[in-house]
Amino acid sequence: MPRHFEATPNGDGLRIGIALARFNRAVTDPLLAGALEALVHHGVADDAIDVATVPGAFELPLCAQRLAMAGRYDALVCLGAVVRGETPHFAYVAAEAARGIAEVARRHDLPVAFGVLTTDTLEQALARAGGARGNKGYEAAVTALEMVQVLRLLQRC
Ligand code: INI
Repeated sequence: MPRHFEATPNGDGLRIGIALARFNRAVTDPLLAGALEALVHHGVADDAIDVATVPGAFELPLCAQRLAMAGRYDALVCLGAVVRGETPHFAYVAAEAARGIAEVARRHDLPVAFGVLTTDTLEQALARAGGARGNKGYEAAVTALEMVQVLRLLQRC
């Protein structure tokens, strides 16, 4: 009989660090609101959440790395909004944010959720930051909590 490890998101007793990019703040502020709502809804205490704000998504990996190095968090959530412009700048910022965030997670063996929107337009981003397409900040926070719990199950197996 195969064993199946799957967890539900539960934030009881967890400490969560959030790395927030300020660029496209009209999008990232609602992403943060969604993430905070999700964490508190799933049992994370308000004073167990720290938010570090950086200028843009390109800075998120270094910020996440420092939060991970602090050793105080059970998981991290990275929030940002990269919107395509007229130059290739978008691609470099988006790619480095994704690659760097994934690297921090694996290097520190820590759940680090990728709540960075990469869209063609500001409207698409706003739709995913509490608009018609939901809130990716909320979803990223739930993912972080689920990952903490499934990794705990795997540690015990
Ligand atoms: N940063 C973002 O978070 N989103 C963007 O859409 C964006 N664009 O398109 O330029 C952006 N650029 C800034 C970047 O993240 C750095 O802060 C900057 O390059 C300084 O290192």
